[in-house]
Amino acid sequence: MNAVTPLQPNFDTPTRLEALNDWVARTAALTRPDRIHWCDGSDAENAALLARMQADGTLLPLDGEAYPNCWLHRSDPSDVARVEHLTFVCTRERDDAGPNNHWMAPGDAHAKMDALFDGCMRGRTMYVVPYCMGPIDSPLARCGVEITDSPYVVANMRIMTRMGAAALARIEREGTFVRGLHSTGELDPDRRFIMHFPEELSIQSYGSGYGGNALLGKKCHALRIASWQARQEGWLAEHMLIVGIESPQGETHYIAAAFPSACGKTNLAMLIPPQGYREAGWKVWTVGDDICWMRPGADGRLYAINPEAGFFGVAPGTSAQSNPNALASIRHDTIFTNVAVTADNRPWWEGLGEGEPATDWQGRPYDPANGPAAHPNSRFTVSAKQCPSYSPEAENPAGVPISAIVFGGRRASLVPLVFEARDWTHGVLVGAVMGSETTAAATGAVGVMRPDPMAMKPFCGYHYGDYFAHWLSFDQPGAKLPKVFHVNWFRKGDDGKFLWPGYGENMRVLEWILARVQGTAAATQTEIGALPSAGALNLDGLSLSAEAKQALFAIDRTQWAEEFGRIGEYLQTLGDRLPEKLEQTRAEIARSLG
Ligand code: SAT
Ligand code: MN
Repeated sequence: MNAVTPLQPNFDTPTRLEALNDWVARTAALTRPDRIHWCDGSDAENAALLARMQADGTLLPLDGEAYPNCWLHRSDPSDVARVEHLTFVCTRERDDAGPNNHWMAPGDAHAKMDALFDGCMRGRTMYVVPYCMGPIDSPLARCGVEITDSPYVVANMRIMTRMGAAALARIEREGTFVRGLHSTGELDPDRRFIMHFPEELSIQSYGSGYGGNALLGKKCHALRIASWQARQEGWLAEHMLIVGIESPQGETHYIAAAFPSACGKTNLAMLIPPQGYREAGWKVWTVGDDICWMRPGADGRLYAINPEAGFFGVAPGTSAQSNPNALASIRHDTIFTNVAVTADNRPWWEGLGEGEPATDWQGRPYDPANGPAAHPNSRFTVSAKQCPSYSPEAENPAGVPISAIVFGGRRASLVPLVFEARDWTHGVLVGAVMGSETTAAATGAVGVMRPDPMAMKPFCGYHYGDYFAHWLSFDQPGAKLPKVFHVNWFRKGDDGKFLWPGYGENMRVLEWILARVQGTAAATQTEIGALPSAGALNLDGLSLSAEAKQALFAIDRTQWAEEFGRIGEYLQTLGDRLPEKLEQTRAEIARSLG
């Protein structure tokens, strides 16, 4: 966007912030929308948008009695997940983006995007969406403005962020904001790019209307750009849920946990403890299900906020068994994307456990020969306030203190149920060498093992070596850092079945983790970390086979020695930006495994 052209005739701005007006005017001059609408986030505005989308078929109303004010959106069948191969980090120096990102020179990326955006909003309305990531009055929160031609994006951003007038007021006070420009373009996969310019604090996304590609406050801002800002400003922007565990004594500890997309973050964040725990007085509080921003507080502890205001959760597998809190949340005022519907027009997906699909996610009469009825990456978008377990502390501008950080992947073999890192450096290594099988959250093959350090492979906005160094830098005198753990809910037996029941039963693992934090649970040291001693993790009422117990609570040293060899090879791919301390720690463990 080079030439500054005069304002459009219909350019009616609610702000005097020159930087914002200037950017909106330049963008309008480039994209040529018919109208410009500044979003204030009001109920009236939302109602008008929803009505317009109903009229043009973008949103289909669901059964108004069972699901009041709920909508179905069907995205283009070629546009159903994040596109990592089309996602770029455009830093001046290629090495700053690192081998973990696709890179393009900023000049080339701008030229490419300017050509795509040129005139792309003709006949459309351009929405200007001011938003705040985090509680509006939190010093940990950060603001952005998304310009988009998708009313679906606007409606989702209103749920997922603090969007509208209050955000604009904060932006005016601060004068700085992340600039996100988005157009659905033609939804042509060959004309689709998600570009990040961390040095300019800007994002440009073209050709997709889906989730993390289009709701720019989410992965693009709150992870890729924010991770870059966080490194400069001394904080952490992480792909983590935040959950509060209240003990029968009334003490609440907060855990931040990193899992790759579609590995159960939402379920863990909304966990309902097993009956025995509930009767004893345990409670679980949801702070966030996807993203966590943390910063050291004056007392040396890490304080975290959830920058989001809603959940963009995976629908398939969500049931009264797996996640009753999610089911309760999505009974009204929810946008469903790419789910199936029943004959009586209710949303349906595989694993829901009730009803039958009549129409699949593409709007065809359901036929099992066409594959699943709901897309495996189908989603619900819902305000966090609708979740029965939503923590009042989630709105605390100071954030919540984090007692434990948990890393976890989807690992069918090798990795035990839970282990504890020796110290912060070892914890960073544990996060750095995480691997996980790929899921439907991104296009491409599913079930392929890949390294996914700290569940940030698709989201870290800079070189992984620098990122690990940044993590290590929090180990300062006076710091009271959380203990670090690794969990694996996905271990399978020889018969291919999961060995651990998961879901609510994961409470047992969280209890052990918190007891370790308080120094009251026994652990057995191994080369890879401390595992629960026999009897230290409550298994009462579970019937685990001897094979399951062996796999879940012991390590195979020979296989781990091989794993640490592979880990070494992976870390070498990060080149000379890899902190020496990490490789030293890896090498020590590898030697001890023999
Ligand atoms: O599409 S999103 O990035 O918003 C969801 C996810 O992959 O976690
Ligand atoms: Mn995610």
